[in-house]
Amino acid sequence: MITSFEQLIQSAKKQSTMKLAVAAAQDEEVLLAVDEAYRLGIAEPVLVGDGAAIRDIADRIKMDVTKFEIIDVPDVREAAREAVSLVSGGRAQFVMKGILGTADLLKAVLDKEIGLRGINLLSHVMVYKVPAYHKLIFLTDGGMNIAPSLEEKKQIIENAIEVCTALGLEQPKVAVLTAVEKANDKMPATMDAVKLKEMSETGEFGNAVVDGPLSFDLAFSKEAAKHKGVESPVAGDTDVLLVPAIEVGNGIGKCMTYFANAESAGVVMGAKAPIVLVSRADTHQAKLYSIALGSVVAGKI
Ligand code: COD
Repeated sequence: MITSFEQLIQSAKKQSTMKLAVAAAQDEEVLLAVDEAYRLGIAEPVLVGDGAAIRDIADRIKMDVTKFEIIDVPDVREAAREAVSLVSGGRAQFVMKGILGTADLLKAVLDKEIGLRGINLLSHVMVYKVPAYHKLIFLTDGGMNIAPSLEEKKQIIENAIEVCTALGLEQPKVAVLTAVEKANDKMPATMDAVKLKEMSETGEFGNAVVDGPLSFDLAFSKEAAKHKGVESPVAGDTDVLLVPAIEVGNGIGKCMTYFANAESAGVVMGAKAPIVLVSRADTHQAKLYSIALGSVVAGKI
């Protein structure tokens, strides 16, 4: 079972090197990350984007990009479509967001002609390692689905479980995040939590255990659960945190990064191939972790 990003990198290094289509690669941190991924044998990048800008940046940071295939597509939306087409056409195994908006890449991924959509809902999973917690945290969905329905939440959980399984977790524990631990029909997220827990009890999530409603303190602190008299197999030992809406997930994720010294990686699941979805503000180290995550998941799909 992978419990750190160092182990994730080692795991990615052990499997065969996969081709990574990078959409809008004209960015220093993106180039540093893909160069490192290449050096470690984690991915072989194809750089799609503004060829002149890619070469200028590479010259400035003294990086040899002649070893990489560069496909010159200066417009970022067109670059996203080209990168996605490389994967849907079988020339690359996974795709990565470079220096463009998340929605622009996701629109290309969802495109009916060239996209990577299968029958499943696509959703975003962030993986965090924070010093204050004893294992990796899988946060979903703070990046793609804006206000998921109950059925969509079910699929978002399934996608997160798939990432956990790829990283070797045998029984992922899923907390359905709410503001309170009791069902309250004025708070729809708590009603969904009850239904998701019932689904878990009837075996709909396989080995995974889904519990809720659980507030953040209960999800991550056994003491808080004890104090509030809540008995839960998930409380204090959460792997996956399912959030009710994109703003919640995005906010928690940013708190992890800015206030909790988190290391992180992110991927979109549910498509025919993983989509490495990094934040433009991420360092090349965080981007490298995301590439490793995408590579390990791609190797298991
Ligand atoms: N999974 C599968 N299919 C989907 C999904 C999904 N998550 N979302 C939309 N679709 C399908 C629809 O069924 C439809 O067939 C087609 O895609 C278009 O649907 P729309 O019109 O709702 O899609 P868009 O293009 O307007 O929006 C899709 C986005 C993913 C771009 C949108 O949901 C979005 O902007 N999400 C937030 C992305 C973001 O900005 N994240 C940044 C936070 S860090």
